[in-house]
Amino acid sequence: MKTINAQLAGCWSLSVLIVCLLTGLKSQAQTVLTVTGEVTKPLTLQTADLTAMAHTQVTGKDRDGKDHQYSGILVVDLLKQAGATVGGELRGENLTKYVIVKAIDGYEVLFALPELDAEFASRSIILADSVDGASLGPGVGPYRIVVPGEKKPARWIREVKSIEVRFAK
Ligand SMILES: Nc1nc2c(c(=O)[nH]1)N[C@H]1C(S)=C(S)[C@@H](COP(=O)(O)O)O[C@H]1N2
Ligand SMILES: [Mo]
Repeated sequence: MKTINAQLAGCWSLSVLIVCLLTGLKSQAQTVLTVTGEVTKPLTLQTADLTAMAHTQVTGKDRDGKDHQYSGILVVDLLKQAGATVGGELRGENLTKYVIVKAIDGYEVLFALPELDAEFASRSIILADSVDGASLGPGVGPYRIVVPGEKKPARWIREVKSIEVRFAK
């Protein structure tokens, strides 16, 4: 009887330990996006950080040829938060900087820094997290770049995982 009780107690504490470890791992905040490179404050962002940022709506044409309403964070806001040279600082040699966006499948696209800057560009390039009010589905989201007005959606990179600022020289 004693040994059974001891075994039960052992089992119980082992289960408690496993459950604790699993919930601990689950609640540990996951990095969903990084902003690095030529920035003064590299960012390691979690879902909640991105949800809390200001959202902008843009209209974009999907493969179906129809207009869809995308909502997301202006890429320039992420760059600003990371301390990249945007706005008034975007002059001189900073005009030779570019931004590489990488996805989970290894796909990468490039934007020149002025393409993203509000003082240069007339269109708003966003890191979208929803389309027509719904989250982006698997294989597309949780984050996708949307470039309004571009004839081909090749830079609408899906499953974005990082944004990196680099110097071209
Ligand atoms: N991560 C990732 N994003 C990607 C691609 C890719 O291969 N991987 N292909 C691009 C290309 S070439 C096009 S044309 C569009 C297609 O978007 P759709 O799948 O929503 O039609 O996604 C772009 N985004
Ligand atoms: Mo494409």
